[in-house]
Amino acid sequence: MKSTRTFMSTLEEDVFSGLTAYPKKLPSKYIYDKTGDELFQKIMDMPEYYLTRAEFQILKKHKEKLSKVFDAFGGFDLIELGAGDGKKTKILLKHFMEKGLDFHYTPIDISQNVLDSLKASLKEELPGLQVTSRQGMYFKVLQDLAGYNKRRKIIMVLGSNIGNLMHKKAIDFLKNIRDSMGEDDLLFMGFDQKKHPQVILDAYNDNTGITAAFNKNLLVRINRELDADFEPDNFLHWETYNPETGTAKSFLVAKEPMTVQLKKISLEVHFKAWETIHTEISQKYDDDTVRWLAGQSDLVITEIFGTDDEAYKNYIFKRR
Ligand code: AVI
Repeated sequence: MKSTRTFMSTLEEDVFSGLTAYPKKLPSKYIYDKTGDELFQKIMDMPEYYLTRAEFQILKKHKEKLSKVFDAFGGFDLIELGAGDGKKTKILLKHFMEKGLDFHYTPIDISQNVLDSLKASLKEELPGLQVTSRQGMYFKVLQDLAGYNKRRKIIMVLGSNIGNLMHKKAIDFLKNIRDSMGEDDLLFMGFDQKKHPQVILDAYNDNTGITAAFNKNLLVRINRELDADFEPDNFLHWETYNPETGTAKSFLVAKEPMTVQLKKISLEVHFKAWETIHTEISQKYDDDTVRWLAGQSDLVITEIFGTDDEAYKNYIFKRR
């Protein structure tokens, strides 16, 4: 519904439009407050969530090859979008330092908290590393970086973060990155792959309920920030995976009819029993789909690094 209201924040606006839409939806980016960040850390340690371990293996196995590709012109700037805790990146940083490569690391994240703890841990674990962190939205920071062309840029996006965007938005994201790249710059990105559907469902629907708590954190946050009265226990966390499209979708499903008040945005929302809120997509890929996304964004794939079982792959792209 197009609203004539004025909102104080994009959270207010997005929640209003998502909960007055049919079917109802909420953007997954709002899961990540302090609790959401902590729950995601726990997800990454779960045995079912294979993505983090898979990418860790790839970086460990191919760090030497990656150092040669990245450093082909002698010296580079490594710019990481959505750096998080840097656990995986440190494998590369450590290796590049041991080899005495001339490089500078620029982690970018929306959360200043995340960047502060990353910087502190890098200072302790990798003293001597040249780091300049940048806080902000990727698009804005990338725009600023577009003008910077002193030496080769390697833009890195790990964790299959792109999978949380529908294809159209993923292409916008890739185009934005592409526009900030010079002719010799590279993009290094992780893409989770299509696989046995049960493996994917298990990764997003663990027995311990961590992923359910992560998904329901949207409601907890809305209760706190928009003075709302959602009862998170009245919703089921529900995961689906469509093996044809490769799209995993998370929902919150109302277990009974209810009415929720969101006082801060003067909104009353009615739920019928079994009505859904779509909260997240986690897209799974194959080489053809990644090639198509690259083509749509004026990029080409130059190298592919996969796990032995091909469950996860990292791709290198350059400008077409
Ligand atoms: C951050 N992102 C890539 C995760 C994913 O796999 O889609 C978020 C997540 N959602 C549930 N589990 C993990």
